[in-house]
Amino acid sequence: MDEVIVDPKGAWVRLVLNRPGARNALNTAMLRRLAELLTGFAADPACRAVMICGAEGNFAAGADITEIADKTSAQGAVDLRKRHWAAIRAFPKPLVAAVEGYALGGGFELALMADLIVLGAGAQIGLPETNLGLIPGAGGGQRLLALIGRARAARMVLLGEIIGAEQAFDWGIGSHLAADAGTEAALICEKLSRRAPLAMRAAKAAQLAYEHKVLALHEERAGFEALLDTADKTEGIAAFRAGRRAEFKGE
Ligand code: CO8
Repeated sequence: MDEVIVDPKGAWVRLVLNRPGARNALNTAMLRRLAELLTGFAADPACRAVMICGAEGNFAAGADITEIADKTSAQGAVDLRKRHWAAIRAFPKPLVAAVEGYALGGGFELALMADLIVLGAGAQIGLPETNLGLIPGAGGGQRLLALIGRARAARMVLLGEIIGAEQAFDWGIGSHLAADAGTEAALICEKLSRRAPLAMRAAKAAQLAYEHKVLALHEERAGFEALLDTADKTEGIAAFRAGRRAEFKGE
């Protein structure tokens, strides 16, 4: 099964995250494939924009918890996933996330790397990593902070609140709110693909430069890596799997 389905639409491409049995959780194979595809489309002049969406009604329910369970801080420090995330965010053309259903943890972090987020009416989004004794590690906490401010970001990161599409749109997380995110995102990609490619690139490059100057992306990643060795992470993941409340000890 292809982890990412490629669906060319003429001047733009739809990429479908395709692990519906795991709510499209982003395992390393999927993240690598996404990075490879975007790197290829970056160099292809025929492609003017890319949409990312998820198969069977969900965007992505996070990084793959099975992979995180046994990962140590030392492994996290040299993890190739960092390169894949960086390649995705560095995609120099307009990237649109069409978010239906769950976009949680690393899944929401992926959506936050898109330039435009289209929220479907039933979208449920959040950064619940702290429920597992972790924090967002791909810059999502920082990007969210920049979008919605400290008070609301604290609700989502420290309390792990998961919010619906309307609230997310009111808070400024989505660029668009639609009955059907895929249909709306397709219209947006059509529009983007007719706009001046060099201007699109220059505008996005300036936004990326702002992010690199202003956001504490390295510090957030370092915090995530440090937590990989903790007993709290082990307990958080065990509790999630057992469907019980975690007993964190700060160890
Ligand atoms: N990873 C792996 N498998 C998952 C994940 C996940 N994130 N989410 C769901 N699944 C699997 C379940 O284990 C289950 O598998 P199985 O059928 O084999 O038991 C299957 O998907 C269906 O899941 P549910 O039965 O739980 O489906 P529901 O519809 O009842 O619930 C939810 C859907 C609400 C999405 C629920 O599955 C859930 O809460 N998932 C976990 C959400 C979460 O905590 N996400 C954060 C993960 S940690 C993370 O993303 C860290 C990011 C760090 C960034 C990277 C740094 C570099």
